[in-house]
Amino acid sequence: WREVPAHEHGGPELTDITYHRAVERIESPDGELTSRDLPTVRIAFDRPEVRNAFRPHTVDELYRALDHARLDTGVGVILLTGNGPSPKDGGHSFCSGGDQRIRGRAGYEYAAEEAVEETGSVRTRSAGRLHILEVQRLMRTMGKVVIAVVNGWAAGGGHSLHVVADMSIASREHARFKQTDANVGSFDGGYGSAYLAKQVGQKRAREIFFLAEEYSAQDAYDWGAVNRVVDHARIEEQALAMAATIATKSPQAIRMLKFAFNLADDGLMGQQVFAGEATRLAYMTDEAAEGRDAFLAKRDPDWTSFPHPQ
Ligand code: S0N
Repeated sequence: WREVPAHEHGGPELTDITYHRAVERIESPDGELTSRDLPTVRIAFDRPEVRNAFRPHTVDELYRALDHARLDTGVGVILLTGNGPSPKDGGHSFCSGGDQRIRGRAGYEYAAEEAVEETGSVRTRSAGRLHILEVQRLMRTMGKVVIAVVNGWAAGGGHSLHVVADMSIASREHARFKQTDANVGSFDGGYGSAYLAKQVGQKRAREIFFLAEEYSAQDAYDWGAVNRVVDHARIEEQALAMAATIATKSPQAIRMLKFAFNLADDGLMGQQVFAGEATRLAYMTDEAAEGRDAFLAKRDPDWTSFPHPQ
């Protein structure tokens, strides 16, 4: 891995997450070592002392890193995970959702010091934002594969991020799942619950939310909520191998497939995203070029050389 530096992702130094690009070391016949970027990035929550709970600043950084990966045409797969274990007690975590210590009455508000540090102005009286939902939408609508590498606790809003990811790979020993939203008075009424029900079925999804019991990586696998359960020591290696396999496929096919999988569940928004891609592909044809060229030349378009498909 190589750290993606601030000048590359275009923001200030990251404090709450880490952002790395996979690299391949290449040794030339004369022993010279070089490296080249691979099409996989690793974005990790970096607050292990609070089980990788996210505060607003964490979500801002996560959004920026994800968006940077989205825009980088050399990147095809994003691994989302959590750093750790906790220096306090050795606990492993993927993400434990919203940081409950700074949740205001109107959502997650910036604490005074955070706001000053970030914007130079105090925003403690903001209306609050649940902008983790913006991250969910970005994960859902980017034409790249997001793999949740569930290395430890996935709880509350962290559980929902794993649900939204295209695929999940879980640590046999340390992954633990618990949907705690209703314990703390929050409810992800979007993908976190409704899309979960598509994955595990209505009865099971209601149980996961209503009872908020802990379940294991094997349970998640048995219920169809994760793709693979692997030894903890090999989870990142296995995730990288999945990413490498995806990288052998046509980027356009993967993108279209992701949008096709999303389409029905995402309603008109899903149709819009899928249709947008269809339009982009159509723009690449000579037929579409004829329409554009005719307009620019102020003449009628000549469609005679383009067939009417059966
Ligand atoms: C993850 C759990 C089950 C792990 O238990 P374990 O291993 O026994 O560890 P603990 O001793 O409990 O935790 C270790 C230290 O970490 C702190 N900590 C853990 N989680 C959080 C957290 N989310 N916020 C702040 N601190 C956290 C502990 O306090 C402890 O600290 P010390 O050592 O100082 O005592 C267990 O920790 C757990 O249940 N955590 C809470 C999980 C939770 O309820 N998360 C919030 C759920 N809600 C959301 O995430 C909302 C998401 C959201 O933004 C949203 C999205 C859509 C719609 C609405 C919303 C909305 O905001 O409402």
